[in-house]
Amino acid sequence: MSLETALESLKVLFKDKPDALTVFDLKSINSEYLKDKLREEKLFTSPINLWVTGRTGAGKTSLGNSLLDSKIMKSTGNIDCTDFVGFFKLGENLRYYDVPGYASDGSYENINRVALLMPQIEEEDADPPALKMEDTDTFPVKDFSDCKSPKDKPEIETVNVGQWQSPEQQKYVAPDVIVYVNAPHMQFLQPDTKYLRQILQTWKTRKTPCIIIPALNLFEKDGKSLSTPENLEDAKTRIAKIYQKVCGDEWHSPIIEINSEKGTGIEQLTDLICQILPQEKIGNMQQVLKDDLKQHAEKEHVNRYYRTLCLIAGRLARYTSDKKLDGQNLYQAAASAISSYGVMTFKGADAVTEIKTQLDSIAEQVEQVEKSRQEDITKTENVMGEKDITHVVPKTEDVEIEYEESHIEMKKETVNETIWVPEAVKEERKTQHLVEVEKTRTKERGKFSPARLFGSTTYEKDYIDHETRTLTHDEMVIKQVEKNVSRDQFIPEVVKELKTRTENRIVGYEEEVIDTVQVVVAQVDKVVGTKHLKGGYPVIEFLVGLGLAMKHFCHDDSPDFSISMSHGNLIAEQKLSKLKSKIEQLMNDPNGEPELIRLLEKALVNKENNIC
Ligand SMILES: Nc1nc2c(ncn2[C@@H]2O[C@H](COP(=O)(O)OP(=O)(O)O)[C@@H](O)[C@H]2O)c(=O)[nH]1
Ligand SMILES: [Mg+2]
Repeated sequence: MSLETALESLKVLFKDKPDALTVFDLKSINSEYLKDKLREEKLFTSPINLWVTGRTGAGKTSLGNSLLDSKIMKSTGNIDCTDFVGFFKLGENLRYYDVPGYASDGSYENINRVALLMPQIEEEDADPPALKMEDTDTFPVKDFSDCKSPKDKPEIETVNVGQWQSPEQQKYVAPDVIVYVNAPHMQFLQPDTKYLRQILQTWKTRKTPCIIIPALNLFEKDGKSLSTPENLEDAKTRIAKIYQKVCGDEWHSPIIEINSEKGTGIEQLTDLICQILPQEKIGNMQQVLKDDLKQHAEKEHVNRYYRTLCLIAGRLARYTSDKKLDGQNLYQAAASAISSYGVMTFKGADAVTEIKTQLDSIAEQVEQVEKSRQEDITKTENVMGEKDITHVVPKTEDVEIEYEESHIEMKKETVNETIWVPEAVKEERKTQHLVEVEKTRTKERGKFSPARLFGSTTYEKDYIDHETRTLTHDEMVIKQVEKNVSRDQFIPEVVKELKTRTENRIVGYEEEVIDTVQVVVAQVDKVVGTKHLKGGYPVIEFLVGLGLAMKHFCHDDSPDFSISMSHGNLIAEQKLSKLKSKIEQLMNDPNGEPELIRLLEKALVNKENNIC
């Protein structure tokens, strides 16, 4: 983006303030100052009548409105919208007279002509026909002096031609200065030549001195002049020719360039008025023009520049650093725009090319500022790795094991033993037997036995006795006889045998991998994007510093821009650092922009002594 286009691109962001970034020149400041003075103060010692005339649509009414700083006199743009003589007082002693134009409606034109004491036109073929006004014919005169807004109605007086043109009336209304307004983009045509010649002739021959100042109204649309250089040149040549023809060498007024809508050119106009009018009339206007205006203009010039700077910095710092403007980074575009704005303000548009080579260092600084307004967005990311899933399994081995095995074996053995065997043996056996033997025994009688009474005390009694008799006989008896015998016998015997066998034995435990899975092995912060912060204080400090540097570079004719840049940065820091926290606070307030801009203005624009 070139320096020239940067400013235009930046304007996109200031749609709500269309005039914000227009590069003002001293001329417009002077005009504004003068307009204020003319409106408010008693600059002229005695009343001065300033008349404007010209073709319909040339911008007469607009110029008046611009002086009033209001659209009090209706200027609709319609052809022939003015069918009266209008006037208003500016300050104490200046009266501005507006009239209908020429070259459209002939009857209205005749109001112009009678008001300015010119010969009338009579064109019956015209549509509508131009009717000549008689002395008794009337026209309205509207006084807008007390109107404060377009809604206010002017005081209307109807005057007749004879009355108006009478010396008594002319004493009050006759022009001291007539501004002949011509719009070059409409081309200078025959009616223009005719009218200008007539008005010059009219006032040349009158006793009361009056000067007619030719003014070219340079219409602008969207900041561009509507008239081509050829239009301008043509108008100038033709006007000069007419002046020369009518006035000869008597007086040549310079042709001034104005813009009715903006009111530029007032300074030159006022200056001319002061040169032409007798000293007793102009009073302290001269001083206003020479000293006050110059001083004011210098201050105001810088002040406005600072205000624009505050506006740009205040607004742009509230955007985030990723915003683009015409494809370029916002802060880069802003830096270019401020650079060209500074140069255009202090040196004029032509000087923009001069600065280009000096600006490399700015790009670097902007980059630094941009970087400071960016933060990495990080995301914690898992680092994956493989992990084995194991379980513990016994570890077995084939082991040779020795063991004893016993078994019973039957062993044959010859055993000698004594055995008892039964044997039939004859044996003499004596046996005792009881045998019954009959015996007799004497027994005493019982006392009460009847035999006793007869004298026998005893008696004889038989009885059986048992007597033992031994009998001998042979008897075969079985007797156990000892006998030595040998016999084979099988004895069980435990036989041990050493054996080996292979046994699968657990010899330990080991981990066995049963699966492998992906697991988080670590976490790392990874940059996944960039967070763009609002410009904030750093951007404000940089943009303001750059603006101050531009002024330094242009004013002091510094040979090296980097010296100016250091100067600018230093002053910006001095002026702004104490406001840092307040600035950051306003940055976060959704409605903080106006307050922020005010704050910056307060810091930079010192009303009394505003040149940093
Ligand atoms: N774009 C543009 N329009 C203008 C300019 N000066 C005057 N006009 C317009 O031109 C039209 C005629 O202006 P006006 O003042 O009424 O002309 P008058 O007939 O001489 O009084 C109006 O619509 C004005 O707004 C200018 O510099 N630029
Ligand atoms: Mg008009």
